Amino acid sequence: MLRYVTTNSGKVREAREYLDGVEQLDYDYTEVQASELGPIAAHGAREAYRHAGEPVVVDDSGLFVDGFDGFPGPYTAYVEHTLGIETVQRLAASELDAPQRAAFRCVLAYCDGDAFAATPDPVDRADRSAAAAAGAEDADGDGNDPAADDALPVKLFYGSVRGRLVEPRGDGGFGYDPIFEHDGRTLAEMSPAEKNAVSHRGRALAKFAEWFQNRSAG
Ligand code: ITT
Ligand code: NA
Repeated sequence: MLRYVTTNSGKVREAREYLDGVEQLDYDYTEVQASELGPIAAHGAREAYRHAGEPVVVDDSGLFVDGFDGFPGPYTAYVEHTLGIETVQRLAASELDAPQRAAFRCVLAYCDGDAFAATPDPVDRADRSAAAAAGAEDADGDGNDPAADDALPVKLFYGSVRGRLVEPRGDGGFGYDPIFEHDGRTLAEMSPAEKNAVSHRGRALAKFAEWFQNRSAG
């Protein structure tokens, strides 16, 4: 049984479109302090796997505002709970020239206690730049040293979507969706399927699901 480790049921709803029978594991893993999402997700996946004893996937996501040097990034959830999304949007509008460009990024970290092939999978250029943006330098791109990787390997999958911050519109989705506009519509104005087709999480899930299904079949 694959467990999607998150306290956020909105993430799980989106994951179900890609992963048959995935179950939410409502487990609040330790979020290590890091400037990028990859090491946070990898650390969380190891901890969640040790806790659950079953295959786990951890989803760490964040909003990176170009004009704020990537802030709030790893602090996106904290900033949502403290300032709120409308304040984030107003701050961006008052401090930055239009359009207030930003990216949403998602890193999925999978751990099942097994080792993966030592050679990293071939990655396309978009993957490589997403991996670099997520702070990946070592073989599996999780920001940990190789000895730790050998002990409990984690495989990472990246997705990102570009857009701009706008006054809130729409009532779908969750989190920052009402203020994140992509291609003329906010993520909250899209149906779940439309959001998945363009979103950071949908892109990461598509890559993970393809790999996971081949792995299960092989
Ligand atoms: P878990 O850590 O338990 O998974 P969380 O919601 O705290 O739940 P993160 O730590 O990854 O998740 O924080 C992500 C932040 O980004 C949080 O404020 C979310 O609401 C927001 N977020 C993540 N995915 C999003 C999406 O698809 N659309 C809008 N906001 C999103
Ligand atoms: Na979190």
